[in-house]
Amino acid sequence: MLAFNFVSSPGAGKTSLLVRAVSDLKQSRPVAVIEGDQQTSNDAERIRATGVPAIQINTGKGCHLDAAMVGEAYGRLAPLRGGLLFIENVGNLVCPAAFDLGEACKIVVFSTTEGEDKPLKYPDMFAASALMLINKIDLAPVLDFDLAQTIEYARRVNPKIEVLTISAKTGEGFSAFYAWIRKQADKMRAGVLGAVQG
Ligand SMILES: Nc1nc2c(ncn2[C@@H]2O[C@H](COP(=O)(O)OP(=O)(O)OP(=O)(O)O)[C@@H](O)[C@H]2O)c(=O)[nH]1
Ligand SMILES: [Mg+2]
Ligand SMILES: [Zn+2]
Repeated sequence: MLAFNFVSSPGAGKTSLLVRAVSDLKQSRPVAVIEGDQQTSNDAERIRATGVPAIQINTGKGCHLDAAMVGEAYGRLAPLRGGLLFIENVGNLVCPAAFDLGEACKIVVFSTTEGEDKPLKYPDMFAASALMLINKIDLAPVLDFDLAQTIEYARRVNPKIEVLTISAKTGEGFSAFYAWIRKQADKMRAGVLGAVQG
């Protein structure tokens, strides 16, 4: 099983992009989602509406997921052998960077409305992530969003971070994102990335 940990500030579009991604990816392999929020089951309900299983974790006063919470939630899912597990962390650009949930890698979702300087202000999250998905690219023209500046800042804190631009609203960039996921699955099979035994 290949697991990804999606991290971002609140509202960057993690659930929106997961709704689109699981709807497409469930055709070809088993997929499940673990959702983390302080309160509500809204995000798990949005995923379940696609027909994909989702477990909601509520952290209450807590501001991140930890491996024990994910282990407990994973135990409530049907076996996912050969499949994909998407973990949506609590919307928080700070401390989820410090917690390993057993994922192959972290994916930081950064949206065009947040301001180009966020990778410099919250460097740990960008340093901890293998991929930066720049979401809400459909809004870039009305925001005077500077894509090159954002990427330059992100690579200043993590020279190896990969970058893709997407729009969860229009679907732009998702085929490149799926190709990136396939590449990670190939790496896992080749033993370069850690697989979680399911
Ligand atoms: N224009 C536009 N809006 C988007 C896009 N992706 C998400 N949104 C909107 O952004 C808002 C937040 O989206 P969510 O998917 O709930 O964000 P999230 O990161 O899951 O939020 P939390 O779980 O609360 O941290 C919603 O109003 C979405 O409709 C996008 O690509 N383009
Ligand atoms: Mg969400
Ligand atoms: Zn925290």
